[in-house]
Amino acid sequence: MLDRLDSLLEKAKGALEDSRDLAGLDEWRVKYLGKKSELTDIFQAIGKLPGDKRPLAGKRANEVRSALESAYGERVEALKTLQRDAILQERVDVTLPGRPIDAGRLHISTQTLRTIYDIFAKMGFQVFEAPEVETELNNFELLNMPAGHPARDMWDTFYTTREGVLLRTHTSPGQIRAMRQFCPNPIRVILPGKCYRYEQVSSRSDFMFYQVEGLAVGRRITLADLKGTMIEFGRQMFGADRKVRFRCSYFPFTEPSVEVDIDCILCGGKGCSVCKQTGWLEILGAGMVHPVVLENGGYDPREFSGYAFGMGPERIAMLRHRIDDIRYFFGNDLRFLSQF
Ligand code: FA5
Repeated sequence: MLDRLDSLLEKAKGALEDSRDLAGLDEWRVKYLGKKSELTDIFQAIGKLPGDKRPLAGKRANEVRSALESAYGERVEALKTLQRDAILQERVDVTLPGRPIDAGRLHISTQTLRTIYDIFAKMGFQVFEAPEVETELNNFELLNMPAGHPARDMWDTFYTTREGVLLRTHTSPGQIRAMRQFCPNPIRVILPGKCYRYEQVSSRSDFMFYQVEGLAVGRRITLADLKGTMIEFGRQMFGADRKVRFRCSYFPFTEPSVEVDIDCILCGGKGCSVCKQTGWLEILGAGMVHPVVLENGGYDPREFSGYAFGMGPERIAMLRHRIDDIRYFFGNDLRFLSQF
């Protein structure tokens, strides 16, 4: 019986090697492992052997069956791989160049922010991060806008359900945080981040946008320092020939306050639809830090002075790239985003 099993194993393995396709393999399986196979006959014959011969023959028969089953499994896998490779070789031209992977790119706002960081880094400004969810105290009160101050209406605000907590309407509350952290040392920081306004969305105004705030505090800082810094920024951002103009303005946290314009990059100051025939384009608000704000930040206004400015990177990008609607920025349309 044992000899019969050994010769069956050898014969079946040889036949398996000779099977060249999956149909042939199936025939092999029926012949050597099926219900009517020689192996099934042997198992039946073992039952009729004398009791002392049965265990050894049974054990060997089980071993042969497992060996055949695993050899069959391996051969199936090997044949499938061979078949797949043959199909691939026939249908795929492996010498063709691959399709390029679209690696994505930086968002236009991020690109503009980085350009702004680079310009101010060269002038010694560090980036200072402040939170988007702010207290009413930092966003208004400590910026010289106590409750009921009419200037609060300049910023339509998203309030949270928590009393006194809101989404910052501008990056200016970061001024208070920076001053309280660095006081009594001099400061030269820019504060970038998202701001939120409960505003009518239009081609120039979104309800969420970025701002970059700037703050310099020290001894003997004057409006001339602000002017020089803004002129340098305007020229580096928009071109060396740009004219930069200061206009009187009003912000509760700066005194005096100004708005900074550049001559229109489209018409060069002659007047066109982009600059609404004025020849000038507004790029940011700025001013000398109000003594009350300096004091709220921990600085003695008799000893320290400072300037601050705040700009919108989306509006700057709109000017630089002639984008006519701010809603494209966060509309997630790849046809727009992939141009930059
Ligand atoms: C401010 O928010 C002041 N905090 C700026 C400032 C800082 C003045 C420090 C003085 C000293 P304003 O509301 O003008 O000011 O906004 C500043 C800039 O943010 C604007 O020039 C504009 O570029 C951008 N901005 C304002 N509102 C929107 C909006 N809804 N969508 C897109 N950009 C906006």
